Amino acid sequence: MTGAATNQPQSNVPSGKMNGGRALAEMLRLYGVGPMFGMGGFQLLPFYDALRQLGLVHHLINDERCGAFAADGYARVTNRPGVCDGTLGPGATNLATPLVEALNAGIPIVALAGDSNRAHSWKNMTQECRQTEILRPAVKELIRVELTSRIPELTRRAFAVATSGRPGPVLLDVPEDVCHGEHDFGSEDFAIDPANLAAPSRRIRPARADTEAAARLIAAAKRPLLLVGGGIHLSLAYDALQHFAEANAIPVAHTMSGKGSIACTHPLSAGLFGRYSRIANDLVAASDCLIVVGCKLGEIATRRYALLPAHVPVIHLEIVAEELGRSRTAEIGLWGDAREGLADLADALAGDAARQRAAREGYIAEIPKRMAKWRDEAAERLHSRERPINMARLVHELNATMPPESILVADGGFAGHWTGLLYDTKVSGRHYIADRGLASIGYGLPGGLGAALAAPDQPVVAMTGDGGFNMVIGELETARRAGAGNLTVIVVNNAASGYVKALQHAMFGARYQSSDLIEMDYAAIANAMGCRGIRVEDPDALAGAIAAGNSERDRPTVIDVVVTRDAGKMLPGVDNRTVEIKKGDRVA
Ligand SMILES: Cc1ncc(C[n+]2csc(CCOP(=O)(O)OP(=O)(O)O)c2C)c(N)n1
Ligand SMILES: [Mg+2]
Repeated sequence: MTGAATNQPQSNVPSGKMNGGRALAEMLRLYGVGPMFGMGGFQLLPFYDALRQLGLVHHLINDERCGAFAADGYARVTNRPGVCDGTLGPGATNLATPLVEALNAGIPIVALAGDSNRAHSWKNMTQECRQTEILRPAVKELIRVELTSRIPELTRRAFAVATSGRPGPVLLDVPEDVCHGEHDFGSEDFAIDPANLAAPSRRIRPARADTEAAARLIAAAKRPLLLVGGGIHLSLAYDALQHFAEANAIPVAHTMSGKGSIACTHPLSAGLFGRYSRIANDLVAASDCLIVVGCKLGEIATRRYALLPAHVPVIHLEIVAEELGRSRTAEIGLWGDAREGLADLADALAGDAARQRAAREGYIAEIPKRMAKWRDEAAERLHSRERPINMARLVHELNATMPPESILVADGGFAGHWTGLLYDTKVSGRHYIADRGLASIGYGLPGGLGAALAAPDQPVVAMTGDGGFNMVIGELETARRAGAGNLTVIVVNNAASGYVKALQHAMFGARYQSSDLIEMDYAAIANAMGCRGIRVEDPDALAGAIAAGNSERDRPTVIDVVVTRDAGKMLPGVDNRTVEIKKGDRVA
C-alpha cells in the first residue's frame, strides 16, 4: 500500500458555532491541502479532533523538524503549500531549521504552532518560550492569531503570502485559548481565493523597455549562456525555458536547485555550474552574455563569487527585486516571473531567432561534444569496480536505473554534492530535490517522505549520508506508518561526517577531529524497524538493489551502500579542478 491518500479540495462551506481548531481544519480542507505532518500538544488538540472528524490526512511525526521537512518535500513536488504543526515551545522551536530552509528556497509552507493560553502567559507556563520572537526571522510572515473569529481570515492570509511573489513559509501562531475558544461563524467567513491553492499565485512581467534592452544584448552575443536556479521550478517555467533556449540556440547550465530546468540529457544542457562543474564553468569563462534566471547567485553557484567574469554582461531575471545586484551587478535586471520573462524575451527575439540559431550553430554543437569528452574522462570513476564503492559509480547506477518521472531527493552532505554534479534527470520538472536553502543534513529521509506521499505512483529515492540519516532515523517509523512504500532511502555509508573529514584531510593535514562515525549496518536496522533493508558492498549489486527499492510498494526500503572511507577520495573527484585550497579559506 502506498500513501496515496491525500486530501481532495472540497467545496461544501461550513457555518455555525465551532471552536478555533475546527475553523482552522475547515479552512485547510477548503484549500485541499495534502497530508499534514506534526506532533500534538494540548494547545492544538481541538484542531486534531477536527482533523479526525473531517477525515483529513495528518501524520504524527517523530520530530517537528522532520514534519516541516516532509511538508517542504510535498510542496516541492506539488507547488501547493505543505502543512505542518508543532505545539507550544519545543514543538515550535523545532520548526526553526526547516522553516529557514523553505524561506531561503522559496517553498510555500503553512506551519501551525500552538502557543500558551493568554490568561496565563508569562507566568512560567510549562513549555513556554518567546517562540514568536525566535521564529519570526525564519518565515516570510509570522501571523499571530488573537481572535478565534479571525482564524479563517488569517488562514486565508497565510495561503496568500505562502504562494505569492517569491513563495515561502508562513507561521500561524495560535494561542491555546484561541484554538479552544468558540465563535459563531457565517459561511461567508470561509471564503478562499483559488489563486492561492498553489504557487505561483499570480504572475508579473518585467518592464518592456528592460526586456527589449536584454533582447538587444542577447542578439549581439556570440556565446550567450543561461544560468538557471530553483526559481524555474517555482515558476513552472520549463516549457518557456526550453522554447527560449532552442529558438535562440542558447545552452542551459543549472544550480543544484535548478536541476530539471531542462532535462540533463537535452543536447543544450551544460550541466551544473558553480562549486562543482562538468563543462559549465568553462562555458561561463568563455561566454559574452550571461542570462541568469531564478537564481540568487549565492556562494555555491558562483564559487564564492569568483565564477562570473567581471567584463561579461549579466542579464538577471528574478522575482524578488531586492535580489538584483546583491552579489553581482546586473547590466540588465528583469524584475518578474521566470516563465513570463522568458516568454517575453522569446517574443522580443522571435524575428531574429533564425539568424541567431544559424550564427550559433557551431557554438551549440560544442555542448554535447564537450559533455561526451567529460564523460570519457570521468568513465573510470563512473564505471569503477572499487570496493568500498565509489560515489560516482553509485550515481551512475542511479542514472541507469531511475525511471524518467521518478524523484531523487538528496541530503546536504556528499549525497547532494555528488548527485548535483553527476545525476541526470531525463525530463524537465522537479525530479531532483536538494535542500539547498539552508543545506542542512537530515532532510533526505523526511523530505523524501513528503515527496513520496506527493507522488505515490512514482518511485522516490532519498539519498542521505549516514550522519544525516542518524539525525532522523526515527522517521522510518513514520514512513512505514504513513504507507510510503514507494520510498527508498539510500544511505551513503562512509562511517563519517564525510564532508568535514574531507576538509580535515585537505586542509588540516589529515588531523581528524570529531568527524568519524562508528560502523553501522543500516540495512539490519531498517529490517528491525519493519522496512526492507538491503546492504550493498559490491558495486555490481547496486542496480539490482535500486530496482528492488523502486518496485517495492509495501514498505519503505533502505539501501545501505558502503562507500569509500578514504577521506582523500570523498570530494566529487570527477572534477578535481574544483579543489582549490586558499589559506584561511575552505575547499572550492
Ligand atoms: C544540521 C547541519 N549540521 C552540520 C552541517 C555541516 N555539514 C555539512 S556536510 C556534513 C557531513 C555530514 O555527514 P553525512 O551526513 O554522513 O554526509 P557525508 O558528508 O558523510 O556524505 C556536515 C556536518 C550541516 N550542513 N547541517
Ligand atoms: Mg557520512
